Amino acid sequence: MEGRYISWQTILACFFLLGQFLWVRADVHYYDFTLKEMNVTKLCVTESILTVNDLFPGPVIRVHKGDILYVNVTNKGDYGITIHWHGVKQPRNPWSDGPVFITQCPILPGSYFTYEVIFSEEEGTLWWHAHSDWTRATVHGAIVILPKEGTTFPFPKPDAEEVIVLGSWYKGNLNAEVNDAMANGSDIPHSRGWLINGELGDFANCSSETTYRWSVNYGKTYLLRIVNAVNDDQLFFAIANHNLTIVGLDAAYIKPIATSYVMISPGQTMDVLLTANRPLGQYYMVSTQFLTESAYMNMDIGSAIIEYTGDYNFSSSPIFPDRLPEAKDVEAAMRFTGLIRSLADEDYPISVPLNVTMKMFIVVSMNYLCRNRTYCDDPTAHKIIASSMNNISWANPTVDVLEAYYGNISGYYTTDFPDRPLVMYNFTAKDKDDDVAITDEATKVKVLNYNESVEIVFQGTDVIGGSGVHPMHMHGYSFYVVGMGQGNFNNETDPLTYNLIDPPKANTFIVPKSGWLAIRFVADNPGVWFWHCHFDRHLSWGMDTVFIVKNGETEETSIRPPPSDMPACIFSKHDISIRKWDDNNAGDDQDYL
Ligand SMILES: *[C@@H]1O[C@H](CO)[C@@H](O)[C@H](O)[C@H]1NC(C)=O
Ligand SMILES: *[C@@H]1O[C@H](CO)[C@@H](O)[C@H](O)[C@H]1NC(C)=O
Ligand SMILES: *[C@@H]1O[C@H](CO)[C@@H](O)[C@H](O)[C@H]1NC(C)=O
Ligand SMILES: *[C@@H]1O[C@H](CO)[C@@H](O)[C@H](O)[C@H]1NC(C)=O
Ligand SMILES: *[C@@H]1O[C@H](CO)[C@@H](O)[C@H](O)[C@H]1NC(C)=O
Ligand SMILES: *[C@@H]1O[C@H](CO)[C@@H](O)[C@H](O)[C@H]1NC(C)=O
Ligand SMILES: *[C@@H]1O[C@H](CO)[C@@H](O)[C@H](O)[C@H]1NC(C)=O
Ligand SMILES: *[C@@H]1O[C@H](CO)[C@@H](O)[C@H](O)[C@H]1NC(C)=O
Ligand SMILES: *[C@@H]1O[C@H](CO)[C@@H](O)[C@H](O)[C@H]1NC(C)=O
Ligand SMILES: *[C@@H]1O[C@H](CO)[C@@H](O)[C@H](O)[C@H]1NC(C)=O
Ligand SMILES: *[C@@H]1O[C@H](CO)[C@@H](O)[C@H](O)[C@H]1NC(C)=O
Ligand SMILES: *[C@@H]1O[C@H](CO)[C@@H](O)[C@H](O)[C@H]1NC(C)=O
Ligand SMILES: [Cu+2]
Repeated sequence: MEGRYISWQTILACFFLLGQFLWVRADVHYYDFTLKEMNVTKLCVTESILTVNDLFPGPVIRVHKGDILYVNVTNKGDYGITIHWHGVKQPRNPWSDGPVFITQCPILPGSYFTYEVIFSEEEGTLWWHAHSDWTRATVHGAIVILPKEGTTFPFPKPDAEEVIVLGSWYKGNLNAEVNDAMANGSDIPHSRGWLINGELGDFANCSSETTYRWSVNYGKTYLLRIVNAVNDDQLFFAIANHNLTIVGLDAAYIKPIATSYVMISPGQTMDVLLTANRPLGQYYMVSTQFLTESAYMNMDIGSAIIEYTGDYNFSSSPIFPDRLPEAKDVEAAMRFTGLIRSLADEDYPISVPLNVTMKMFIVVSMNYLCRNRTYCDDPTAHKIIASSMNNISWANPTVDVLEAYYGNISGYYTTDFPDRPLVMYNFTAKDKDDDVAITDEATKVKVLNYNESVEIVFQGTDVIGGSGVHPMHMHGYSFYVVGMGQGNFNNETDPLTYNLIDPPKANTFIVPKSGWLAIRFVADNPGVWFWHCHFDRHLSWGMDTVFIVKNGETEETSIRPPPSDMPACIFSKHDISIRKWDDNNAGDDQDYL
């Protein structure tokens, strides 16, 4: 799990802070990532997967708060890729953010690109992952951000740390299957099992020999750094007979939560304290699906084993958690989620925007796209599954939005993403007019002025019976989660329930099933920033869009100039709108070759 740590050096960085010049130490780290195919055997079948440095999950990156990281990514795989540094704000530096066709074009096979990752406010755990096609299923790893040297955690220093990456396993060639499914309008493949640090564990076929095992010493306290790197599902996670204390979410500290299980969204990371104080023995840690959709249920159990060290005899099989919620236990999931509060004390203050200058109301929905409007009511032949925000189903341009914006190249996107839906309806009602279900593709972005105070209310729907949760993720920003509720958002009564005192600060948070989520942030990071549902199937179907945050008035509040070696956009298709079912779908891996 260790990264190839090539070299490091220390620079003295000069910051202008509170009217004084302060000399602050920031370490600079260099990593090399080489992407190539590797054979692994799971569920009794050997498959080739794309990995970084022959590791699955990929290397762990370790930095201190405020450090700078350079990662030279060399692509020795078969198709183009990009890498995203999930949850890293990257002040003024969208060039290294990574989402394909949003901030860059793919790194083609045989070429390389060096990302510059700038850490600022983040402290705790984040992760990195591929952000092109569904490649992140196997191309991902944790980022550990320690407190700055000379400072410490807001809790007693743990005796040791352990990274736990939760993943999902797919059979066959996932990108190819997703492309086929998108083209023919059918459902996208579902995971065949849950991974803990790259292993399915004892409850999957042909897997118990390689189950991930972790030794603990009695009496010690460990900091677990948990990453949900699953492509498409929420998870419950628990450890048999051990309570967990959650102290961080998405690299921001929270008020400690003592609990016997967690619910974690894909994209989220949690810092969790575990004290090894139970009788010497072996205990399972497990991950299972938390499902809110009516569709496919995956009953698999991902597992790893915690083994106490010492001289004891343990004859039975490891102990299994007895407090794990059922797959459809919405109440258990929301109860846990509702407990999360920012630390919000003197040492870790928060600054929730109170004077909102930009209000957006965004309906996030499942929909249909019509191949041929006239025949759209034909139940099978002419429509495919899609998803949308404010009735726009995102289509990737073939020149990335950042390059088009920075270079004033017109024709790749428009700036008319709507602040509110054009049609209001009973979003959570079961039976609706057929026309409500139909959406259209476009590449529409929202432009924000520098330093604007933004509030977004996300409203879920039950259109086409597709109600479920949506873990919304924002690039370039963490946001405060000020409110959450069931049913249709009421713009008079619901704002009265907002938590403006200690709301959690996150980069990914769920919109409840047939409910709403209210978030706030200050647009103080100029650039081009993607925001989207972190379920890859909803992302591929179009539940995504972009903020262009304009420059402020000074250089320090403006986007940085681009690196000289951005991967070129060589794609010949120039339709602004790339139809999902056509063979000119920019999300198609053939296009990256
Ligand atoms: C994976 O296994 C296949 C079949 O045995 C083999 O042809 C291929 O070279 C292997 N790939 C790698 C990267 O080892
Ligand atoms: C990145 O790696 C490639 C080899 O894959 C090498 O040729 C190139 O010089 C490296 N770039 C930097 C900036 O180190
Ligand atoms: C659509 O593609 C999926 C994935 O390849 C395949 O399983 C399914 O059979 C295809 N359906 C049709 C109607 O072609
Ligand atoms: C294991 O394989 C058997 C035989 O193919 C199958 O019936 C069973 O469902 C599999 N179990 C799991 C957990 O995948
Ligand atoms: C875990 O917490 C629950 C409820 O908070 C409590 O009932 C239980 O005794 C605790 N278990 C352990 C092992 O501390
Ligand atoms: C474990 O079992 C072995 C064999 O039964 C015995 O010799 C040994 O003393 C036991 N150890 C402990 C710590 O109970
Ligand atoms: C809120 O912002 C508006 C627009 O910038 C400004 O006119 C107003 O004075 C502000 N109100 C408060 C209470 O700060
Ligand atoms: C829609 O389908 C009908 C019947 O196949 C065809 O006549 C018509 O030209 C199509 N319309 C468009 C815009 O493709
Ligand atoms: C884009 O347009 C802006 C404003 O007109 C100008 O300042 C900037 O230099 C232009 N950038 C490029 C790359 O042409
Ligand atoms: C909206 O639909 C929900 C679910 O069917 C229903 O309970 C509610 O009464 C409806 N609201 C209005 C204003 O019609
Ligand atoms: C969404 O857009 C489609 C296509 O323009 C239109 O048919 C449909 O009525 C719109 N739905 C809503 C709810 O605005
Ligand atoms: C509140 O919602 C009502 C009903 O949807 C709408 O007419 C009104 O414009 C909204 N008010 C604000 C301030 O958004
Ligand atoms: Cu979603």
